[in-house]
Amino acid sequence: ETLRVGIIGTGVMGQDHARNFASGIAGGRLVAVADVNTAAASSLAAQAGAEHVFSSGEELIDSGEVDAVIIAAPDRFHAGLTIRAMERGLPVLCEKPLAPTADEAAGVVHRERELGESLVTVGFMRRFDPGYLALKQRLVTGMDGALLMSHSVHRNVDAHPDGTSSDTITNSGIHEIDTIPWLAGSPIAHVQWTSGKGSSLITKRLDPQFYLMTDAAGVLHTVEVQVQAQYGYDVRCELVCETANVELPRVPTLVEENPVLVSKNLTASSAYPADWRPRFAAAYRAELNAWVQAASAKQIPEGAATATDALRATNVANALVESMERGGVQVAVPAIEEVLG
Ligand code: INS
Repeated sequence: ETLRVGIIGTGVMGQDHARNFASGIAGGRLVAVADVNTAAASSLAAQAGAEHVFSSGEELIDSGEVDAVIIAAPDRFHAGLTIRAMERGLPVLCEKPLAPTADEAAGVVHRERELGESLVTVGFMRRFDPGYLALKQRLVTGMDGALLMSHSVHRNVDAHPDGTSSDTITNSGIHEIDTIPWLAGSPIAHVQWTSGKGSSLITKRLDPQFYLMTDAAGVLHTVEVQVQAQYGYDVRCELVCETANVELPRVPTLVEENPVLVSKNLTASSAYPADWRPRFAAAYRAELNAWVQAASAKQIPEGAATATDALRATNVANALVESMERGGVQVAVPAIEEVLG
């Protein structure tokens, strides 16, 4: 039986998930689209062959026309919509972050526990990226000795125009904040935010930013996030182990549309993607396939981020925001049991 899926939100990610459905996801079909901008919802629905259009996420969730929901609305609506879908017994794939604040994320986890059913998958798609998966598989074998440090770099071409310095942490840095403990197998215990000279090209946020994070095993993780990097979408991760150094290949060689390096006119060149969609296309497809399979059985895909994982990530992100607001002091990450109250 085919899973009837509804998408809430017609921005970049709503469109991207719809495109993936249009190109065929086994066991699932996009049947409904919701957006307050009903013209945008109608046009995406028409493109993707979905028959139902709603002017709010709540109406889509309550309609009885869908078996499962993808939430790709702005971050501040994620937690409320997720709770509503859970209350209707609908499996959810909520785009990251589950919420900008740990309190809101904790609200989702509370409700999930009350309802006694785990139906929430959070779209930390890097967990489905072949490169990150290979890093993790290699670490698990122990063949390179213990992990000693990691260094990550996360660069966007340009930022969401209204974003703040906190949004850089809770919306962009949140990927590293989720991925690093997933790789290292140890939760982040202490964080420290810092920055130096900022770009003159962006006024609303400090950019770039730099995070020092220590996990419970004492491993140091450094993260640079630059949302106004101009030159290309670039995500790097390097693991420093006792007997080897393992890193993701540099981005240009991974771009599906342009997998070659061209040497011509005394110059070597290869294209960078303009945003995350080409870089993580394989991850998004794998995530969606796995989620449709799992959701059909009212489950969460193996290895995907749960609501509790997402609460953990937002909790660390909030500790970084606190460090930033307190002038870069080191902040101990509160235990999530503490946040859950
Ligand atoms: C996007 C998305 C991208 C990330 C961007 C973020 O919402 O999560 O993967 O690179 O910084 O704004």
